[in-house]
Amino acid sequence: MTERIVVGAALLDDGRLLAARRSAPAELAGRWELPGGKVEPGERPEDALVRELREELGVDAALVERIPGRWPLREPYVLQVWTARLLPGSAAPRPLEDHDALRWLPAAEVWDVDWLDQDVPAVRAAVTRLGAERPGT
Ligand code: 523
Repeated sequence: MTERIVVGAALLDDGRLLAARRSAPAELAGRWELPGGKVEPGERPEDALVRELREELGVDAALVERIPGRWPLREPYVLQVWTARLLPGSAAPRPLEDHDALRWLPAAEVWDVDWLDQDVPAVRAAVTRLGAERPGT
């Protein structure tokens, strides 16, 4: 089957990482993830991720860098992750779709939430970038 890419964002702000708690489907509900979703046919993954962040969280975001790696989900999906930041003037994230809670986690609290297993390697990589997302620091 043709591989389909799912994109996720490690949204970083002020030394914190955004975690989103899934409200569906039942087998994933209650677990925490890097927000994102499926890339549509013909869509660039980067564009898909900015679109998903707007739809799911109501934010205007810019991608910063790709976190190296590709993590298999259930067939035919494969997860790819970028770090991202909020653009100046963006609204604060709100759980508009797919999520029922959001948390901004400083490094010391990143492992306080029950991340989806497949997100853990990307979260680990994102933690090493916390604090490096601010221009001029
Ligand atoms: N994951 C996942 N981790 C992660 C994301 C964004 C998604 O494991 N950080 C999985 C969960 C789903 C699949 O990837 O099994 C698709 O993600 P989903 O449901 O967020 O994609 P959408 O929002 O594009 O889904 P539709 O409801 O189909 O539009």
